[in-house]
Formats: sequence, structure tokens, C-alpha cells
Amino acid sequence: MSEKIPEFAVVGRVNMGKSSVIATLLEIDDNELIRISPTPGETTMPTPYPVKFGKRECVRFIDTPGFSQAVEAMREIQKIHGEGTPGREALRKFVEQEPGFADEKNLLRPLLDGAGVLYVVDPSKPLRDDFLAEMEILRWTGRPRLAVLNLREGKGTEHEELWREKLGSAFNLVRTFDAHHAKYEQRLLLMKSLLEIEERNRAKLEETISLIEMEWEERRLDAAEIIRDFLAAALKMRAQARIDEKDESLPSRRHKKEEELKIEYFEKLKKLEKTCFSELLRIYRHHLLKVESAAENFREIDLESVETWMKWGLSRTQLTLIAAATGAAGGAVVDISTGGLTHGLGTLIGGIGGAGAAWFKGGMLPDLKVDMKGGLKLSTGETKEMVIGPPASPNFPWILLDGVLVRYGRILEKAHGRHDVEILEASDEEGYTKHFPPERRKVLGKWFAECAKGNRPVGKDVDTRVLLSLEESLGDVERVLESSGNAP
Ligand SMILES: Nc1nc2c(ncn2[C@@H]2O[C@H](COP(=O)(O)OP(=O)(O)OP(=O)(O)O)[C@@H](O)[C@H]2O)c(=O)[nH]1
Ligand SMILES: [Mg+2]
Repeated sequence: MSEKIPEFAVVGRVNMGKSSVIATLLEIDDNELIRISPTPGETTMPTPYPVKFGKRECVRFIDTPGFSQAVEAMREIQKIHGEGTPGREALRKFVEQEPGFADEKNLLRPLLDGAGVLYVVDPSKPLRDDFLAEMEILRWTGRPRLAVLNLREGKGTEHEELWREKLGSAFNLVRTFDAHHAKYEQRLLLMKSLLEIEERNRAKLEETISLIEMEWEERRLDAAEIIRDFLAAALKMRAQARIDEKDESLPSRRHKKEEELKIEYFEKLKKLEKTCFSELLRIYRHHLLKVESAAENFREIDLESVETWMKWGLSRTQLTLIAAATGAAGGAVVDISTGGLTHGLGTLIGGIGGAGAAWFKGGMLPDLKVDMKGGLKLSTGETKEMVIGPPASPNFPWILLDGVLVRYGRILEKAHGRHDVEILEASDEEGYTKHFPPERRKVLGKWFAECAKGNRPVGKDVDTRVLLSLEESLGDVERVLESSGNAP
């Protein structure tokens, strides 16, 4: 015997954001799958949206056309019933017998078949008689009822108190949910609210909630893995080319080659970044949040901007501490990066040693875009190999990581119910790495230094430690978003 799947019909007046609530709750950003538009009456037929894990369907939401003639429908149902309070029998007769009221009948059918009620209202609208009629009709269904105040832009309104008062007496529970801004925590809370109104389906709903939680953890771990691989590849990456000895000895030719390689280096870095974000967007089921559109190319992290180096990455003191803690490894990054440097920094830094070198480089932040020469290596022979990258600053990996974390936040922030195309880009917000606990900075700092030398450390232990550090960092991003966000 197949188990009965709990169903919830999302109902309310036209244009209240019913479809948007479902789209955000179930992470559907495809307008072909769920139509959302400013035109009232967009949803015309009840449409089921299953919540599935693998092939297993756990719960089902039904999008419905909105109420369009609630007051008239209420009178009609009362007429069918006669004296007293109408119930399911009168509603069934109304749905089956009377001509007209197509929208009301379509939205009542799933309720008569046993679905629970999610009644979506927009509390910025004044509460009028037709809303009271809607509430009355829904009460007559006798189904478990949750009212959802779709708080636009997270703001309260002058009408909210009255809405809450009326909803409070006609519904089992009233919750807020902003369909354009709700993030994971708010989605989970709304799911948990269903538990409070639907006693009979408790086991199924509890299972659904724990599957959602598990899936979220898995996604975070997958994301951490993608970010780890991106950072390793980015730090290891070089642009290189052979140059003739005679060209090498001519400063203008050498400079030209170097400039070409710098461009190649940044192009390769951009490609790696783009792949990383495409994968993150896939994991978090975004199609309208994009790395680029037909009109716009992917916007990579802006390493040429002094601002980037100022707002992201670690402080000089933190860099120095890492260089000191990681000893030879910390010093090695600086050594590699300063070979053949201008400003005569190579010898100076070489002389200062690990901690001092990091301090010194930290102080050179605004100059870093010219430090690409730091990767220059010349091998002996008739032709020489010019190798460029990564940037000399020990802050580079941290800035890369902050660039990823800030955009990871953007991904988590975009509600799927907003069906507008948006290009993923980093805002001017603060980075996260500065606030990492020292132990995490140490684990990552050591690993970064090895990767930047061109040899990603092998071994399950290191990999796992780095993975967990990155996963914790993603958790930090989530916590910051939740605490700054619109928790109901
Ligand atoms: N700013 C903002 N706009 C919203 C929000 N929720 C929905 N909207 C907008 O309101 C309009 C209607 O949203 P829908 O989700 O299509 O509403 P609906 O209740 O399904 O409408 P019908 O199917 O026509 O009954 C769309 O333009 C949405 O983008 C919200 O939380 N904030
Ligand atoms: Mg709709």
C-alpha cells in the first residue's frame, strides 16, 4: 500500500505572492516550472510541487489560483448550506454543482481532498471584507491552517496588527515569511511550522525536515570541496613561456613577454574562478543567478583594485603570526615570490627571514599588482623559461578565499522566488578570513603556503583538515547572514 503523502495547498487572494512563497520554499527559480508575475491571475490551475529526495516524495505543495470573488462565493456557499455554519459537505456541493467561481472551486478542491492550508497574505494591503470572506471559507474546510504573512522587504506595516488579530482567530498558526529574502533558516522554520498544525502527518514531516537538514549539510560539504580544489589549483597555477636568451637580455622584449604572461595568468585565474562559481550555483540550484549573461562576461575578483587588498584578507599582524607559526613554509612563499623582484626587495626580505618578510610584504599592499614579477624564474640553457605567478603577497590566498566567501554569501541570499536574472558579484562588504579563529588560520596558512609552492600537500589527513576548515568558514558566512537578515 502506498503511503499517503502530506499535502498543503497554498491559497490566498490573487497576486499575494503564493507562487513566490512556493518557489522560495522549494528553491524553484525557473519561470517555466512555476509562473510568477505582477499580473494578477497568473496561476490558473492547481499545480502540485513535490518535495523529493531521490525518487522519494515526502511532502507536496499545491499552488492554486487565487481567490477572485470571495465575498460572492461565501454567500453562495451559505445559500447552499442554509442556516448555521457551512462545513465540508456544503463546500463539496458548491465545488460540484454551482456554475461559475472557477478560481474558488479550483483552490477548494485540494482542500476537500485532504490538503492542509497555507494561506498567503500581503500585510501591506488593508484588510478588507473579501479577505475576511476568504478566511471564513477556509475555516469551513476544517483543514489544519497556517497563515503566512508575506512580509515584503521584511518590513512590518500599519495594517499588520489587524491582520494578525483576524488571522489569529481563524488559523491554527500565523508565521511571517518574506518570499523575496527568506534564506535557509527561514525556509526550514516554515517547514517546521507545518509540524505544529498537522499532527497526523508528524512522522512524515519530521522525516522531511531531517532530510532537508541533511541535504543542506551535504551541500555545504560539497561546496567546501569545490572551494578547496579551486584554491589549490589557483595557487599552483602559473603562466609560463620559453624566451630566447637574446630576448631575455633585452629589457623591452623581456618586459613585453612578462606583460603577456601576466595577462595569461589572470585569464587562467578568471577561468578557474568561473568554474568554481558555476559549480556552487549548481549545488544551490540557481539558474537565474549567473556567473555571466549574454550581455556581460564573468566578473572576476578585482586584484588590481587597492580596495580589494584593503578590505579582504588578513591583517599584517595576522600574516606575521602565520609566517612565524608555519616557519619555513611561511618564509618560502615570500622567497619564491620575491625572486627577481624590482625594488631590491628580494635581498632585503631574504635577510629579514620568515616573520619579518611577511610583515614587510603586508605593508606593500597597494603595490601588489606589480608584484607579479615575483613568480619569475629563469632556468639555465639556451632558451629560458619565464614563469609568472602567483602574486607575491602572502595575503593573496586569503584574498582569494574572501572573494569566494563573500560571493558564497550572495548565493545563499538570493531567494529562488525572485525570478529576475542577476549576475553574481562580490559586493563591497567585509571579508571573513580576518575573523577566523587562529587555529583555522594556521591550518589554512600552512596549506596555502605549500600549494603556492606548486605542490598541493597529499594525504587524507591534511585534505580533511583543510576541508573541515573551509566548511566551518562557510558555516560562518551562513551565521553572519542569518544574524544580519530578516529572521521572522
Ligand atoms: N517585493 C516583493 N515582491 C513580491 C514578494 N512576493 C511576491 N512578490 C511579487 O508579487 C507579484 C505576484 O507574485 P506571485 O507569486 O505571482 O503571486 P500569486 O499569489 O501566485 O499570484 P496569482 O498566481 O496571480 O494569484 C510578483 O511580481 C512577485 O515578484 C515579496 O516578498 N517581495
Ligand atoms: Mg501564482
